[in-house]
Amino acid sequence: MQAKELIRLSKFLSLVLRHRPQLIGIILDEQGWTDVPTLLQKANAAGTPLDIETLRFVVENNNKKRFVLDETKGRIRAAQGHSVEVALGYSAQEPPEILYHGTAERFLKSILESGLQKRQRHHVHLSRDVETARSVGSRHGRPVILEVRGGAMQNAGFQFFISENGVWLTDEVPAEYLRVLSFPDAEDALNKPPA
Ligand code: HQG
Repeated sequence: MQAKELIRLSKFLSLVLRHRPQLIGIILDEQGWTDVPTLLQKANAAGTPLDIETLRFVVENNNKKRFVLDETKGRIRAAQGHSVEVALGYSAQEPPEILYHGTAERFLKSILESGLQKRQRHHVHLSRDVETARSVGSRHGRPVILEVRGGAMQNAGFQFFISENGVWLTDEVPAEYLRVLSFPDAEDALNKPPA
């Protein structure tokens, strides 16, 4: 399969497994799972040709392992990133001392005022490494990396979860646990004179 086709099918699966299952008439259960044969049938009927081999190839080769098949391989779900109501069932985990979040420069002022909010999604998404945060931030504009004091948050009673594909999730990050990392123009973005 060509890289372009893999991306196209991944985007289709993200759309129906995270955000708009009704677009092709599939139903996600409480934990976000849906029946594979039905998904294939509905995808085909809605004009996205998809067979079981192709689906398994996409699950296996998606760059962030966004989709997961259950043990029977009869059901599939997105590992994280939903906007539809789901309870993914992850149990709370001890987070790394420091986690990262990538955002766009234009959101910085608001984030440092009100903290990281989950917005349309179920959780705030954090990563263990800076590079992932940078690429997530780049999706929204000029990227800015924020350091999140995961250890301190846990000590204060905040809960953290890790998705099947290694994304760290939490409900919110109050501004006091954030620090702007390696961003030379941060002062400009905040409209403040440098100290
Ligand atoms: C920002 C991708 C202003 C937040 C990635 C982000 C991730 C605020 C945007 C996953 C704010 C929401 C999630 C505040 C947060 N004021 N802006 N108080 N609080 N924001 O797309 O984290 O590739 O919902 O910084 O890998 O960018 O799709 O979240 O910029 O794991 O698998 O509001 O999506 O996964 O944007 O991305 P999003 P995100 P996939």
